[in-house]
Amino acid sequence: MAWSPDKTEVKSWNEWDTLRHVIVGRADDCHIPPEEPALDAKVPEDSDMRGQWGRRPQETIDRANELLDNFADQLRKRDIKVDRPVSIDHAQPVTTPDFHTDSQFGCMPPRDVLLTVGREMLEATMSYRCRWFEYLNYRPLLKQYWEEDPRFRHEAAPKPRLTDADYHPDYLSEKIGDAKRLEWAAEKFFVTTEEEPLFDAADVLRFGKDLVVQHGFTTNLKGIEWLRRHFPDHRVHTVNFPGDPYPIHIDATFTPLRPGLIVNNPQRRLPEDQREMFNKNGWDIVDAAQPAHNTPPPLCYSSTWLSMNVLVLDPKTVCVEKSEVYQAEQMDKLGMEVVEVELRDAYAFGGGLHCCTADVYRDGDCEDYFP
Ligand code: ABU
Repeated sequence: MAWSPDKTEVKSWNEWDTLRHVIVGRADDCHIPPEEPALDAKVPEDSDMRGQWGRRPQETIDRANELLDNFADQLRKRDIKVDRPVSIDHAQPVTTPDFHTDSQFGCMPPRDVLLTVGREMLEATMSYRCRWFEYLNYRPLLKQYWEEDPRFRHEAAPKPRLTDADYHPDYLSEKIGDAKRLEWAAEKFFVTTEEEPLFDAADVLRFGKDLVVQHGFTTNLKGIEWLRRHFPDHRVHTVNFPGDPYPIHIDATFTPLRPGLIVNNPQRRLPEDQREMFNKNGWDIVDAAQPAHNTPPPLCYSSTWLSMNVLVLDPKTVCVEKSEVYQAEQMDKLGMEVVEVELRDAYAFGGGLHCCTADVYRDGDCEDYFP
């Protein structure tokens, strides 16, 4: 039966089929959290964010919300249904029997927390203490989907304890330097240990029957094994990108646009020995265009490679951030219609166009693209 805006249905098997229903995050009450092991390992060593924490300046929250609201309106004008989360109070500290943090993070970006696989939405474990309760921002929506769609499966991965045993102390010194970080990334020695399963949803890409998962700072091997056991009808593939000194989240590194075509960050190329499934099935992996900016915006955790953090609306249409002119030009050459979306001033809140969304419904079924 065709999708109808009047009826809630959760279903999405990949990153490119026609998008009908999506969640767009909110910048309300976003905080720069206090220092903690996994977060510190990600904040670039020369970043303006080191050593400061607290609620983000109100004018930056207002500006990010303006851009997120405009993006939601742009999607609605294309007949895509858009839902928005309900922000919790992120100033509240979190204390569990195992850790304490003085504030939380925000209700951005949803892609980090929610993984939609078919008719299921799975809340990720997360690996930052400040993001332990982030799923609560999305619970009103997930409750509504569960009540309205009898086939919807609302799942939550086991909450991790996040004791100090979850983090390698070697990553906690002030200055490590990129050369050492790259050496460690090549050895697959990341800030998170194998104490317990950890994953962020944004480390997972969906290719129908295949899930491709990045092993890095936010997702460990036990997290990937947990996903493998949780999705027994899928093939779960572990990938890593040794060129990335701060490896979190796959969606500024490896971006599928349609069956047979992936854009890959040229500084974080997929190693040859991990390309077999793509090569054997005739997929092209092309280098992404250079970002238009030399530096991220102020108070931003992410790299300039948010340029390739695009949202695919269907196999011929892609949303690209408005200032990312080189990425837009490349998309055009690759045969995609480009929808320009202004979002750069919201990057600091956790990411780009893919990050700030989470799929609710895309057309299509679970296909095997790598038989
Ligand atoms: N959340 C995506 C960030 C990845 C990057 O900083 O390149």
